[in-house]
Amino acid sequence: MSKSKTWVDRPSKPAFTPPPGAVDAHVHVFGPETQFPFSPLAKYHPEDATPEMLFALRDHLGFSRNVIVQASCHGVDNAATLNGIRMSAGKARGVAVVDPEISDAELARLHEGGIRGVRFNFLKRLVDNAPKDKFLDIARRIAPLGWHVVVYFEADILAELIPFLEAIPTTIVVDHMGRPDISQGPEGADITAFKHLLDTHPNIWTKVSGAERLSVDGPPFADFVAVVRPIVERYPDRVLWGTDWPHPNMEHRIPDDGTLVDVLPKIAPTAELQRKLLVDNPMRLYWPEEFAG
Ligand code: 0GY
Repeated sequence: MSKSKTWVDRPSKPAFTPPPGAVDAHVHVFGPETQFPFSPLAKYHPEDATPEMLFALRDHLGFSRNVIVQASCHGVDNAATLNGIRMSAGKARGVAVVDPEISDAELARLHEGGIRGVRFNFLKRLVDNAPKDKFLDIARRIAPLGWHVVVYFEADILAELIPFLEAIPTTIVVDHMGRPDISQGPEGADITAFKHLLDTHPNIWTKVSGAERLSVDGPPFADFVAVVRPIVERYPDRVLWGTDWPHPNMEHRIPDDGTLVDVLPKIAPTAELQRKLLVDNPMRLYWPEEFAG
């Protein structure tokens, strides 16, 4: 497998200034491979995307904090994610991917290291197995820690996933809105089914991220904005946003992170919506002890 590089080295400076304390709530770190080798089961082999690079990007884009999500290429070894959190000096927390056999002591160690959630990945191109029964065991075990569950799936399996989602006892965050087909438009079947899920399950939140993955038109992502702005307006207290740097698997459509940040005032057009999306909601989930809202 040849190494993939999926980010631009010098992203543009966004015109939009995120509010003070803004959290980029969906990023990854890769490696450094010499210290933190990739999983033998990894479906892609990226170049190193280190914590130092992540923090430089955070500062360049005008963000204050990050949520580092364990990427599938590191399997269930969260050492690279924990290293990124440690190096952030309190400015990052994380979401882990764990083995169903994980011990309570190891869960406690992850909590100590800044992990506040677990991710269940259902994308066949990223993982070999997505065992719902084992995921539910994990969800029940992390609930007492005050963690939440992050779920990544595509729109075609939403209906079959509903009983599984309903059995999860914690807050659930859906990555990239469950990847709706944006070309269907704001009233399309995929996003309508997703809105129904949010309407009927108040514990389900979503990341309104992924413009670069979901847009058919490309920058400045007008098709994405048309579908996603109504989501932010309808569920202002249950949305998160992240750049998704270093954009795994996007080698053929590498986004400019500055351009992605400039989508924010279009999907969250008021200062209040921006503050909820970028500060209050992620703080409530990842730094609840600091959140006084
Ligand atoms: C994302 C999306 C992707 C990859 C991963 O864990 C991962 O490898 O999440 C993807 O390829 O769609 O959100 O980072």
